[in-house]
Amino acid sequence: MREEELPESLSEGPRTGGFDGVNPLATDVLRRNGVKSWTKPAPSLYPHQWSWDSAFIALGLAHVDNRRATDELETLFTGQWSTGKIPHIVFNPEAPEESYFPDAERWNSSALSEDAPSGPRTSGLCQPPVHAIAVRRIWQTSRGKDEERVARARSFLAGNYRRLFSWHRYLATARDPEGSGLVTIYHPWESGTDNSPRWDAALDRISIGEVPSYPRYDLKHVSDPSHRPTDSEYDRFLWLLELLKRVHYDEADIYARHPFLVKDVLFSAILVAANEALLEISEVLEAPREDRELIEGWIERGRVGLEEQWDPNLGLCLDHDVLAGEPLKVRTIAGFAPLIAGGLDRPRLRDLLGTLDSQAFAGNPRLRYRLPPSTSPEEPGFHPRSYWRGPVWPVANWLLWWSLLRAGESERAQGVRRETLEELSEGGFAEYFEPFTGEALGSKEQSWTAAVALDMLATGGAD
Ligand code: 2M8
Repeated sequence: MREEELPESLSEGPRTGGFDGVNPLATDVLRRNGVKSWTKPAPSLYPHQWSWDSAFIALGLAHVDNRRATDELETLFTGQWSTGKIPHIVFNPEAPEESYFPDAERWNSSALSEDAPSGPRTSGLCQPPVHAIAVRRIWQTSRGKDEERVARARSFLAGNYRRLFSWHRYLATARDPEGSGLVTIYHPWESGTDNSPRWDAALDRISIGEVPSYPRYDLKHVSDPSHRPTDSEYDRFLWLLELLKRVHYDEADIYARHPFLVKDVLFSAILVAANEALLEISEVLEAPREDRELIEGWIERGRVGLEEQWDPNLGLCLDHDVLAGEPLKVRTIAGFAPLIAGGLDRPRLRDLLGTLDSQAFAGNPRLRYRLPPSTSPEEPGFHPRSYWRGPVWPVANWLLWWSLLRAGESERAQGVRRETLEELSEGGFAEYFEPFTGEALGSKEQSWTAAVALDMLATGGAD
């Protein structure tokens, strides 16, 4: 598909429910960031295809152009490794030089690992598995449409079910050899919340060796370097990457000697929710009973694992540092993981809603909108402008909104939806927002921000 053909294809508008201006603008952002069969996360800061961005993008596109939504995911899946891993970046061979680092050369995945695909070049890490949730949305939005569209959606489900299944199996096995129900990440980039203070203690323990020199192209694309991770954070990110390369991205070797092994509760919770979506997909496709039993087992184990990470004093769930054998006590939005995983009993739901409403999060009186900052303003590691250290992220609001809906908390969910859409109406489709002023930060045309707005607009109060 040629780029100039895209505008016509983004044609079926969703219901807007009071935010009429948002929908066409959000659609425009996705159109402008569209490249052939996939979408850049941002026009210049992120010129490649990112894994969980694409899943959110497909979720939004499902409401305006179902075919583009399926193309988005199918393009991403071409980067899947033989282990089942969906890499966190599929590199765009046409990206301008000196636009993003680390680039495909630096990862060197296909030369180092025979598990990497031979076609597209990819990174060696992964990101939270939102994909099955997006695939289910594509199926949901085809319902009640013409026969051809339903048939197309069903064949998309059938064509991608095995890929999703092997992706989830990889996470449940290679990334959880302990059978704890929790996913181990090897790098903060895998969490998607890169420089969050969640990782400070685990990163501080690592002694950094010789890191080959590297450029900070990312700083060229933002108005102020304080919005992005610092050089010392980048040194650690790049050092961990060198260590992964030394063991050729081999899972067993990584587990045996890598200095950053952390059970990530947000990642694990998204996997539980994605497994629920996969279960539904497997039912539509009448997949073998053994598959369904396995998926049900992963859901159950995931919820038990999360419950074990509950901290009653903080009223949140905590990540776990595997090597130090201790929880990482930092209050961030990741602590709401059990809400995202779902299936909570009333007392635990009440605890989480209490924390959400408290001054530590959405009840903080200084907030411009009643939306939880990525890190609690009461944390010493909080920074209102620095990336995942404090700003409000619309994509995190989406996770919360959707989880509240699934928990039957529709009034609260409506509040998160309304405040998010108001923030976007005022500040545009930025990557993140200063929590006390609402100032737009980072990339100003972030695809997943536009995509979650489309999903919120179209879905209204229903899951
Ligand atoms: C950010 O991460 C990349 C590295 O993967 C970066 O900072 O260069 C994160 O916000 C991540 O969650 C997101 O997927 C990516 C692209 O939007 O940007």
